[in-house]
Amino acid sequence: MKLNPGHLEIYFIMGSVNCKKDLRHVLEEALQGGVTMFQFREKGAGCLQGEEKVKLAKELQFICRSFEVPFIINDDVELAVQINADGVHIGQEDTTVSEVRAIIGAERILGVSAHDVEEAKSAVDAGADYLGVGPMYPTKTKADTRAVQGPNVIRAIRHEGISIPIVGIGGINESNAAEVVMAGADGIAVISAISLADDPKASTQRLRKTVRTLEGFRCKTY
Ligand code: TZP
Ligand code: MG
Repeated sequence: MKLNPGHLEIYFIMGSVNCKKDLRHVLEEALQGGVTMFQFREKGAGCLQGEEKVKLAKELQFICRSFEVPFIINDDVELAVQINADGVHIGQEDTTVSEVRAIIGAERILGVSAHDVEEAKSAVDAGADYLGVGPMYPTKTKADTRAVQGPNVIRAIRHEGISIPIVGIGGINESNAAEVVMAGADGIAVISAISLADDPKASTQRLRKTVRTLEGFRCKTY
């Protein structure tokens, strides 16, 4: 699937440890609310392994397909190829960007986490399709994050002329999403703002409205 910047408006990320309800239902409600891309990130204490992980991945992929929303897998390149996912997201600690590109081919989406301008530049040079930049704000969802960067790091990346799609990630919610988009992000990547919401559909709708309203006002210096 070919990535377009609109896919990054509301990038929802979730694994089985990130929600209290059945995550298939949470995903469906989020998609009904307007999620534009989904990442299966099965990590953390108590996460599923082996066949159970594969089964869940296929179920979530099926749900995403019915909404024509790209289904991305975090880190697990082998699983992505096995089930024919739309793409893969990798961090700086994972296999190199060019190695992953060689395995998944040109047709699949490749996202890379970047924490500063240098990492962003090298990810782009190595063939990333989009960047996940953060953590924007403190988050309880991921324990081993780098230092909080704030939205200004996105502004700095845009000032360097990097024009590929970017999402901010980390601690983003309805009250700070606007700052992230204004700094130059095409959208926001969130876990708990949707996965733990009382009403995932309504939360997604509000986040999407914020992102869309600000579209014309984004920092675009490239
Ligand atoms: N990478 C950087 S912060 C983060 C990841 C996966 C966690 C984001 O979760 P939340 O709940 O949206 O803060
Ligand atoms: Mg990783």
